Amino acid sequence: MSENTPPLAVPEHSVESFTRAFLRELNYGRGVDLDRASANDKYYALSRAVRHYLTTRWLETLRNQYRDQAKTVAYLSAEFLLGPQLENALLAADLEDIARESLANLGLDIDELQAVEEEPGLGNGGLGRLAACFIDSLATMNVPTVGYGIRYEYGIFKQTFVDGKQVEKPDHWLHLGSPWELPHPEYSVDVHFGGHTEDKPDGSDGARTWIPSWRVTAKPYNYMVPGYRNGRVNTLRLWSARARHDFDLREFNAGEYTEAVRARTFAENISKVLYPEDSTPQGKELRLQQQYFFVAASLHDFIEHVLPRDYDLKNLPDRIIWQLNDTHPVIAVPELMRILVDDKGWDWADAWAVTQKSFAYTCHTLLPEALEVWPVDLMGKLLPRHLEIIYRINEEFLEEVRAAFPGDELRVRRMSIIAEQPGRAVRMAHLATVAGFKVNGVAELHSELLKDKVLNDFAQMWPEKFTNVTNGVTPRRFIRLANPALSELITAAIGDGWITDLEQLRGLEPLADDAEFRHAFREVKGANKRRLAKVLMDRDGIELAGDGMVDAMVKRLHEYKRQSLKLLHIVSLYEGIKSGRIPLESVTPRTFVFGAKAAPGYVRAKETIELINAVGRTINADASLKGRLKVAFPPNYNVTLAEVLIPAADLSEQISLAGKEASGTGNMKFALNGALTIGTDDGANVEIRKLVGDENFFLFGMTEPEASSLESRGYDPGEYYESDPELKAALNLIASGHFTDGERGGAVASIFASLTERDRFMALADFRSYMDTQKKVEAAYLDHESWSRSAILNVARSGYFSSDRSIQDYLDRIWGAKPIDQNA
Ligand code: F58
Repeated sequence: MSENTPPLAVPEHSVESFTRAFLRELNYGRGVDLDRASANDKYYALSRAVRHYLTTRWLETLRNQYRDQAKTVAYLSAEFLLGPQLENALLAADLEDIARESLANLGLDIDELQAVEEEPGLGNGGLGRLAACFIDSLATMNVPTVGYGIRYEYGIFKQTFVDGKQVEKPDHWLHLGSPWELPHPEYSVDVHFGGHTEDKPDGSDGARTWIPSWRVTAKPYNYMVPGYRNGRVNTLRLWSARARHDFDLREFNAGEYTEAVRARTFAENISKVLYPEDSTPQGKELRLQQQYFFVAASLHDFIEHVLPRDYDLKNLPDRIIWQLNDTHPVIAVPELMRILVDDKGWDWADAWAVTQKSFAYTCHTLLPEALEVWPVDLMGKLLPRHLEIIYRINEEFLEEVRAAFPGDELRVRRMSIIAEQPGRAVRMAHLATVAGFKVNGVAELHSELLKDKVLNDFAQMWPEKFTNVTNGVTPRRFIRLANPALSELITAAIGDGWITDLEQLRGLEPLADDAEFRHAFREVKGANKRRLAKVLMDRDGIELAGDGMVDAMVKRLHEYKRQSLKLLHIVSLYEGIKSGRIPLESVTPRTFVFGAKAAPGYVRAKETIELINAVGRTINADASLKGRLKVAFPPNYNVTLAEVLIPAADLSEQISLAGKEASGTGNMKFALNGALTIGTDDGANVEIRKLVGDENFFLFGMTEPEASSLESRGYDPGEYYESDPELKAALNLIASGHFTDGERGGAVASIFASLTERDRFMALADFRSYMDTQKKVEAAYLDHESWSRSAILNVARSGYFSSDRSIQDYLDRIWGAKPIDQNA
């Protein structure tokens, strides 16, 4: 610490001190007194007061980071699905009780104030949430880190249902401001686009001059990323696009006022909205703008603002690792090359050597259509210099391929960074794989399939480049915050070390055989179900099926995830009851809970939502089924709702076609909260089952090799439809318009056809096995004691799925960065 900046003292951890901070923020920060303060004023003041306690640590962390120049992880991600910030800050700063009491003394209810917060929904799903879990773990594990991303003004859309159909509403999460961000306009960075390139007289090997045609300013907003009670606060830096302050002078002087304003809007559109895609990138120009925008600003920020002025960039790989969260930030590769070759005057070979040691790439998919490609025309128009650099990288890379596999021109074509068909385009996953020194998948099976299929040619060439890091989730948010009742039970049994060392949950194993503990565990589950019931009633007027089983399928709506298979199970059960095949009394009371957003342009996904809602309406309105079956589909599933839903679940549905779900992370959250999984042998399900044991997991369906082989033999859904009377009856009931007031067209016809004619995800092939396994679930659930035993074992054996473990694996296998001793 520098001698002339004395440390700011952390405010005292006492109710009095907290109250002072709160009132000061209310009076001076918001300019109101308590009597006249709005709920938002109070939420703001509360958040700012909590921030006081973390700020000193934040400054210390930054100061140490600058002093030590330790190797830093820069996590580049177009998405950070953070979830509510206040509760996490209270937890990290150990202020939950103090703040509650302080506010209660003032006649305020902290829960009501927390409910004011609009969660920053700056992500689509698993990938964005994983980034949020990772930065939490990095801070908790004392790893110098900076997260870089985009401060979208509108996050993932708000989902509403109108007549059962999804209608999207903009998510203007910042409309009341956010107490969690700090703008730093003085560190703004100009980002350039368009134009052309020119020869650079006397330039070094490969250097050219880029003459861009327009630019935009990237303004950083800093967010605190507090570690769990360890005195470390890392930074998440999100960029917001601003028109340059001097952009409009000429046009304004010429009287072109509206034109000037239009130009301003154009520039600022870049960070306006998160693309609500699930897994098929649309290749839109604005998206490429977003990608380059945040990546260029982040590289510049690190090189010019974080590194000391005289830093020798030859040593860059000792100082930083740029982790590419999927291909979205891969344009960073040619950007670093451009900086080194064009701006710094390095030789191409030197620049490439440093670049190749600076990046590592995480792939999150197996679907070929999810791999980003950018038409060269588009890239050439927006980033002409980057396209040239990519061409040269490709040229040299293809020479290497030819040298390694002489005469194999087919292979050269397959591996090229530039696709020729259907149009010339840059394959971003190939660029990432060529440039990255490591490539990882996100679960064991996924990493194997990457090597064997998606990136097989690359794995043959560079086997050592490929590795696995199985995903994880943060136990702070998804157990400690989301499930306080379970947290208390665990802590009473084994102490609270599990919060930062989740393998300690193993200590619960013997308690699975303790009747008293099982009873207490059931009480916790019951309380969590009542909490869920209340939230769903207050939020959406939805009722649960008594205290029956809570069976949850929550994730983005996608055909490969097979929500329609779940729907077939429900319809089949209903059809069985109605036709007398299944005696009502034999049916285990259960609520089928769905949570799922469909990408706005994904018609089939939206039709599936419509059909689920139609079936739900019919079942929920049927008096004879009351207390037996319910379908609950609360709209707008998000992190806030996940935190209430997951702790209440008994059964977790993870039913993707084997070989399609890269990992899943919801599956881990459910297991850790004591739900049993019914799942296919896919993604991280495989590892969950291995750890919790076959007898505590309901496996069904084809394996990946079986699915592949069926696919190549030719899958004929008609065979299954014709040969399974229950399946046929369920599908026919849907087709008859029974759930849709006699309507047989629209969503009904479309989903029926998609399942029975050509379904890439072969839902009908797994139907029988799924149904039979659901029967086993019902039988198992009847035996409360043995079910609880299994549920406890799921908790006890899932410690591996902490994101702390994932981060340790990244450190060991990829980053070579080390946690630092904060107090050294
Ligand atoms: C998800 N991908 C995987 N993509 O589907 C899931 O299996 C995995 O557990 C998770 O990543 C974390 O590794 C995912 O969420 C997206 O949301 C992208 C957003 C941008 C457009 C393309 C899809």
